[in-house]
Amino acid sequence: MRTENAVAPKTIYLKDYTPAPYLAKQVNLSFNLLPGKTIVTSSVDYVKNPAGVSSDLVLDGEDQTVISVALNGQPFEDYTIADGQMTIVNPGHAFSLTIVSEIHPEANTALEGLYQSQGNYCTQCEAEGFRRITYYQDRPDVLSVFTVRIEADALAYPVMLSNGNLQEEGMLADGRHFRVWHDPFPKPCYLFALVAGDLERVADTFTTMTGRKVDLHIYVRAGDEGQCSHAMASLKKSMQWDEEVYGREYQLDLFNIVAVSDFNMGAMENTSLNVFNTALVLAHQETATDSDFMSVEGVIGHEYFHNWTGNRVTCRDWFQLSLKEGFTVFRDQEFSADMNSRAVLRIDDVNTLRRLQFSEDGSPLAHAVQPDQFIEISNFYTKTIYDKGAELIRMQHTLLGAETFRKATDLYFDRFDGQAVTCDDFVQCMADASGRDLSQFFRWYKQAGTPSLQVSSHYDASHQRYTLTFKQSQPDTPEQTNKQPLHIPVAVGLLDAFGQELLPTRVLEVTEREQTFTFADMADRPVPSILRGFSAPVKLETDLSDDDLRLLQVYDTDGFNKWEAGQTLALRTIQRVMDQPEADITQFVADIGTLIAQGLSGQGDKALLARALSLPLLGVIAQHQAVIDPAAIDAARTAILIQIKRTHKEALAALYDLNRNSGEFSMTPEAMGRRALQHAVLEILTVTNGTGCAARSKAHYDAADNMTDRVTALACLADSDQPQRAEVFADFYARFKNYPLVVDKWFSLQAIANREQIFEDLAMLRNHADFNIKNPNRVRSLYSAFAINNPVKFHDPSGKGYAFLRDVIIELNTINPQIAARMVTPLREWKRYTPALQAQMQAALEAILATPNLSGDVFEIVSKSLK
Ligand code: 0A1
Ligand code: ZN
Repeated sequence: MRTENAVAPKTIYLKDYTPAPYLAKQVNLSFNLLPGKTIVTSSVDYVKNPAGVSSDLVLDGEDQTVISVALNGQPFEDYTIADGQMTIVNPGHAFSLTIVSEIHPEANTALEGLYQSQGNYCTQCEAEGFRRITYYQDRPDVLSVFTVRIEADALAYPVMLSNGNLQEEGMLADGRHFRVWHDPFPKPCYLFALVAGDLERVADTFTTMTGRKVDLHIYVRAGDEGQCSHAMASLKKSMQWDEEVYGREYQLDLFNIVAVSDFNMGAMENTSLNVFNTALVLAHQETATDSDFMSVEGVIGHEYFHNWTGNRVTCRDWFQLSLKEGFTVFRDQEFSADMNSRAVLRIDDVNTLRRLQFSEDGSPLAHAVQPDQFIEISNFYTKTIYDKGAELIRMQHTLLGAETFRKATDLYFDRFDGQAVTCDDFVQCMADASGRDLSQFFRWYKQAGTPSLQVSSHYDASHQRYTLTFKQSQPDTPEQTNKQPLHIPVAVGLLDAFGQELLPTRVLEVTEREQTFTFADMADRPVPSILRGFSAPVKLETDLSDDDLRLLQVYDTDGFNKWEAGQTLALRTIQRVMDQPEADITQFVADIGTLIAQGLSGQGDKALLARALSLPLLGVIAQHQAVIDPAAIDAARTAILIQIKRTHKEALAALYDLNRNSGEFSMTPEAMGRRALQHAVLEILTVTNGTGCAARSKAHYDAADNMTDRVTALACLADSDQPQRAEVFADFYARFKNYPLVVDKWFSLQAIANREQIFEDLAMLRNHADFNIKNPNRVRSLYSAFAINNPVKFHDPSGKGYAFLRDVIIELNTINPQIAARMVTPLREWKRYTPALQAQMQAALEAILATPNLSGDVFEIVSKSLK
C-alpha cells in the first residue's frame, strides 16, 4: 500500500506544454461508499497518443492509499510514486490499467475531490480535484467516455448520481444498492461528478428546438423544495436563450442540479450534473434578496451555458481557462441583460470590474487573461480570467457586430466540438469568420494590466471640424514591461448643446499609441459621449467639462454613459472635498436635487435612478487615488451624503414615500427598481445615524414583507448606536436562525458595520455557536464581508483588522487551502496604501508566509503579493 500526501509548490509554464503521452479510450469507475472509507476502482483503457512526446505513463494522484494495481488484468508492481505522480515506464501501445485505492471523503475539509457536505457525498474536480479520487492524467486535454458505478447504503443514500444517463440499478445484500451511469460524450476528468445522499427532487421538463424532451431535476435538502422555482425557471430560460441566440441545443435527456451547503465556489458545470452552492439555487422572497434572485438566474445560466462553452469545447490546458470562463461570463451577462434591464446590468458589471478586477491589475498579482505561469491553478479563478476575459469577448462582439460574431461562434462550435483548444483557436475563428486580422487584438490576452486611454477634443469652428485624439498607454506589471499598443474599440456618439443626438453610436478603432479621428460638418462644438456601454476595459480620462458631463447625465441616449457622467462628476466632487474639506459643492448637490425631482415626477427607470443617486463605492474611488487612505475617502464621501441629505431632506422623504411598497410582492424589473430606489434614498436619509434615522430604518424593517427590504433596513442600521439596532438584529436572527443562507446575511451585516465596537462584534461573531470555520459560506459571510466590504475598519490604523484576517488565513491554511488563499485578496494591494497602513499589511503578509506547513495555494498568493 502506498500513501501520497502533500506536494511541494512548483511553477508550471505555458511554454512547457506537450500533448499527453497516452489517450484514455474509456474510463470505468467504481465507488464503494463505506462508513469511514471509500474504495475507488478505476479501470482505464489507454492507447499511446501519436502526438505525445514521451512513452512513460504519468498519472497524478494525491491524498489516497493505493491498494492494488493491475496491468491488462495481471497484478502489477513496477510503478513508482513520487511528488504526487505515479509513473509507469513504457507500458506499451495499448493496455488497460486498473487501480484500486482508498480515500476518506468524511475527513476531506479542503472540499476538492470527493467529500461530504451535511452527510451527503459530492465531488468537486475542477481544476485538479480528480487526482484526489484516483490516479489519472489529470489534465483537461485528456477526454474520455466515463461509466460510473456507485454502491452505498440504500437508506442513507437513496439518491446516487453521476454524469450522463442511468444505465442500470439494483439492490444488493445488506441493504446496499447500486447504480451505473454512462456519459456518452468524451470529457476531461475535471467535469466528472458524483453525488450520493438523502435529497429531495424537484422535477420539470424542457422541450428542445428539435422537439426532444429533457428531464430537469433539482436536488435539495428536505424542506428546501419550496425555494427552487426561480432556479428551475432560470434553467428553462437559459436553455431557450442558448437555442435562440447561439443555436445551441442540449443533447442529453437529463439535466441535474444538486445544491450543497459546503462549496468552495458558486457552482460547477459538470456535464449534466451541475453541483451548486445552495446560495445560488435557493431563492424565495422571504429569504432571498432581489440581488440573490439575480445571482441565481445569472449563475444557473452560466453553468448551463458551459455545456457548450467549456464542456463540448474545452480547454487544452489551464492557461486557457478564460477560453471557457471569459466566453461563458459574456454569455451569462448577455442572458441577464436580455432578461432584465440591459443598462442596469452593464452598470453593475462595470462597477464590479472596476472595484475588483482593476484592483487586481493594480496589484502584484496582476496577470494576463492567458497567463504564462502559475503554481496553483485554483488561484487563477480570478476576476481577470472571468470578468476581463468576458470584456475581451465583448470587444470582439463589438468589432465584428452581432451577426458576424454569431457566424464566428457557429464556426467555433463546428470546428472544435469534442476538442480541447486554446484562446488562440477562439480568436482565429473570429478572424476567419470576419476576414479581419485580429493579431493585434490578441495582445489583450497576453498583456496584463488596465490600459489608460486619454482623450482630448478640439473644435475648429472655421472648418466646422471636430477632432478627438486618443492616447493609449499600458502600465508595467510584474514581469511585463514595454507593452505594445492595443486594438481598442471605442463606441462614440455626439450630442449638440441642447442634448440632441448629432451622431448615433459609431465604433472607432484605436490601434495606435496616439490617433486622431475627425468629424466633419459640425456647425457647433458637439459634446462627445465616449466609450458608450463601456466598450473597452480601460481607464478613461477625458477633457470634458463639468457642464459637458451634466448635459450627458441628462440627455445621453446611452444608459451606461448617462450614469457614468454622473459618477465622473461625483468622483470629481469627492476629490475636491478630499483636497479641500470646505470646498463648495453646491452645484453637485443641486444636480442631485434635479435627479430627485425627476424621481418625484415618476419619470424614468427607477433602477437607473437608484444607481444615479448612489455615490461611487469606496473601492471604486480608491482606484482613482495615487495613495489610498480609506478613512479620508470615507470622510469625504460621507460629508457629501450629509450635505445631500440636509439640502434635500423633504424631497428625499417624499421620494421614499412615493416608492413605498403598495400591494402584492412582485419580482418584476419595475418592482425591483422601486425597491432599489427606495433603498438608495433610505441610505441617504439615514446617513447621520441619529434617532430619526434609526426610527426610519426600524419602520422600514417592520413594514417589510420580503428579504430585500429587511436587509436594506439592517444595512441602514448597521453603523448606528441607537437601541433599534440591537432590536432589529435580534428579531432577524430569531426569525431566520434555521435558514443558514439568511444567518450568513446576519453575520455579514454586522461585519460591515463602520462603528467603534466592531472588533468586539467580530470576536463575538467568531465565537458564535453558528460560526463554522469549515463552511466556506459562513467564513465568507464573516471574514470576506469584513475585509472587503468594511474598508474603513479593515484598514483601522490599529492594525486590528489585518490581524483578524491574518489569524483566520493561518487557521484555514490547513483546513481549506483554496479558501485560505482567497482570503488574502484584500491584503495584496498593500503597496497602494498610506505608509503606516502599508507597513502593517506587509507585516500581516509576512506573518502568514512564516507559518509552518504553508499550502501551495497560500504560498503562491502571499509570496507574489510581497514581491
Ligand atoms: N467552473 C466553475 C467554477 C469553479 C471553479 C473551481 C472550482 O473549484 C476549485 C469550483 C467551481 C464556474 O465557472 O462556474
Ligand atoms: Zn464558469
